[in-house]
Amino acid sequence: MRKRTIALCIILVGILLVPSLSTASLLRAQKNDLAFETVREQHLRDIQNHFPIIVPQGLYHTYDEMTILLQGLAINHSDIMSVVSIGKTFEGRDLWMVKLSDNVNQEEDEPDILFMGAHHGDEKPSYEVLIFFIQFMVDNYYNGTESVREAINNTELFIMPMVNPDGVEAGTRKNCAPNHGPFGLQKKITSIGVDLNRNYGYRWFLFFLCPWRYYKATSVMDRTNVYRGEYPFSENETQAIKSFMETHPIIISLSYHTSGELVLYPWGYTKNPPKDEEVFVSIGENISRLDNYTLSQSIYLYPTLGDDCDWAYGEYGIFSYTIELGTVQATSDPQDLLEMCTSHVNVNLYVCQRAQLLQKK
Ligand code: 0X9
Ligand code: CA
Ligand code: ZN
Repeated sequence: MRKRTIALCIILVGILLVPSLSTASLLRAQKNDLAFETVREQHLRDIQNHFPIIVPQGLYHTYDEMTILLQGLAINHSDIMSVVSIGKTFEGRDLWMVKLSDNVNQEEDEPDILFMGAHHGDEKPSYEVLIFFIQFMVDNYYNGTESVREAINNTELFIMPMVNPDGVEAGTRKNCAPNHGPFGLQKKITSIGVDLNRNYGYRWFLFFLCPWRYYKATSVMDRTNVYRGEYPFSENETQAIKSFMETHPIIISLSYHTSGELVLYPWGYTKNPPKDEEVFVSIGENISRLDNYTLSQSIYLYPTLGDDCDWAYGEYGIFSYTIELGTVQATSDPQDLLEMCTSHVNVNLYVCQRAQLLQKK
């Protein structure tokens, strides 16, 4: 009987103690709360420690997997790689811009090159080739691979694997911002998404001058897959790229898409050849030798109004190319994807060499 009373007492005290203990430890933790900087450092260390086990679950990285991978790589290779957010999408995702260069935190007098992927969220290989490229570059810098060292030491590579992360996560071509009718005049939401590759500002208004010529190149109807948005650069993503371009003297840009095995150069809005056609063709022919794709002025695929290449060339004189990877929108064959990734490492490295010659001119 006494034993039972003692046991009951112990259990009772135990029950009373448990919450008070946990409250006490909570209080202690709060008192010793870490300074923000320390939390940040700890968070970064966590990423670093977990980094080796972060590999994509599927064939393609998700946005979150890519984010963690890029941050981990930038921490592990902070002398040659940085990653910053140049804006946020409608759904709040950061738009990551990677920089690869020696003295990465300084802006040196070296040619700037821009690589972009996934303007269209349903063209997954277009960001995967760039994630692969980043990884390849940092993995091969220290072991002395000459072309890699040469590119990182003598150029500034800017790489934005996912221009449209909301679209990537939703599996859609367009972004995920709400539309309010063709010119944004309606109160209610009428549809979702703008085709970012129709939202750049070069000759954007031509549509209103000759709609019969451009009715296939773009669309004012917000429900269509090539909806251009309410006005030029109306979207967070294109706005972020515009601000970036205004502050970085890019010489060559490559914008990856799928599909068609094509290397395309401006113009997309007219059959007139670009003023620098000779240079476009000479660089383009070398790219197509490396990936075995067909080189063409982009309008011969079909006309577009408001794509990034016309704007980059028209506004800044950048040697801008669209590369249409593969034969299908998103291959499910790992071998096929790997082949795209490796051949375009070579394309990207070639472009770095060529940019140095352009700057010396
Ligand atoms: O339509 C586009 O934005 C690009 N093709 S895709 O199938 N990936 O959607 C092509 C843009 C290049 N410009 C022209 N073809 N004019
Ligand atoms: Ca540098
Ligand atoms: Zn595309």
